[in-house]
Amino acid sequence: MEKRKMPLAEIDLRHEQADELAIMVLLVDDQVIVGEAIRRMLAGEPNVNFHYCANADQAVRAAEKTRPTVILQDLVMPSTDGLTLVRQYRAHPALKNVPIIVLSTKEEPEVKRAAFMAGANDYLVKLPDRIELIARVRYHSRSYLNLVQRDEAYRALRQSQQQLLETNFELQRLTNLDGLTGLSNRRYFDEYVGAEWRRAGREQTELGLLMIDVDNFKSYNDTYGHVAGDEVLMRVAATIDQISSRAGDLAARFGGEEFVLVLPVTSADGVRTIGEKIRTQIEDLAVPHIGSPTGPVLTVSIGGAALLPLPGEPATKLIVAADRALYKAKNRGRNRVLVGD
Ligand code: GH3
Ligand code: MG
Ligand code: MG
Repeated sequence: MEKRKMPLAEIDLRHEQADELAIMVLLVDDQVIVGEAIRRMLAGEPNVNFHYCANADQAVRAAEKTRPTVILQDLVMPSTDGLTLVRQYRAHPALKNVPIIVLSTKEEPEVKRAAFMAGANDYLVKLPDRIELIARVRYHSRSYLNLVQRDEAYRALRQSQQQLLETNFELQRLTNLDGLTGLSNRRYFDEYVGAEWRRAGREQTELGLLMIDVDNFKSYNDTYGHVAGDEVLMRVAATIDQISSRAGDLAARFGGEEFVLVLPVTSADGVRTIGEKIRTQIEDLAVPHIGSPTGPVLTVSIGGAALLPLPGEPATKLIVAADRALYKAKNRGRNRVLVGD
């Protein structure tokens, strides 16, 4: 089987990166003389810090505080068995991956086996040779720091993935909205009315639709300006939105100064009632429109329809019916609601 080789440059780089981070050695040993000997061995080593803890009862707390990259752990201590401490480090959420080198006076296979079983990563007989100790301390610290870096990179990746997901969700929401009024846009209305039409067909319920068009809006723009015209569109949209109160209702900007309101499970009577409510509320806004034949305030004309879809019929049938009713409402003098079929 072919082995994949890592380029040398890459290996060097990884080691360099890990070495740049400071090594922290925590020695837990009740013999002060051992503590001094190890301190001397590590003294002057670049990037190597050292903390000595003589009391077994304070070992875990010392590890929490100093955040070692490697722990040198004595086996035989007065108050606690060294292996018990090894198990405690392993069970600790912040310390569970910290490499542990067990220090023992005994060169016995059974003792070594017990140490590894408890969770130790390495074993040294006291007092170790300086060069060997430093080599092992560096090796274990490096692998630990690499692990930490990998975990952090993974966490950062997960975080940016989450952000991307949220951004996509927001983008999706915005692509469905009309920029001026904040209502759903034409694209989303087409999707929605199609889906509701199919559902009404399946469940054999009536689907209602209102088409609302501002009267003499061209002359409003001409009289008051486009900015004022935009403000009127926002107010009309807000009024329609506020009246479409049921969960399945959908208000959308159909285009220009025309709005639609989808009303699932609503009869022609219901459609007429809601249409009339919208018409009066917009009249009650009392937006001055002096040049309008239906003035002196701004008004809307509304066409409505409520249909029970038959198999094979497209949703456009409902839109055409509401549009035709709107055309009639305009022809009959505007500022009125007409519901056809
Ligand atoms: P009718 O009573 O027959 O509906 O007459 P109308 O003038 O309202 O209808 P028409 O279709 O002739 O004109 C619609 C006007 O709506 C023309 C256009 O300038 C204006 N309009 C469309 N979209 C916008 C918009 O986003 N902002 C503004 N301010 N005006 C818009
Ligand atoms: Mg109009
Ligand atoms: Mg129009």
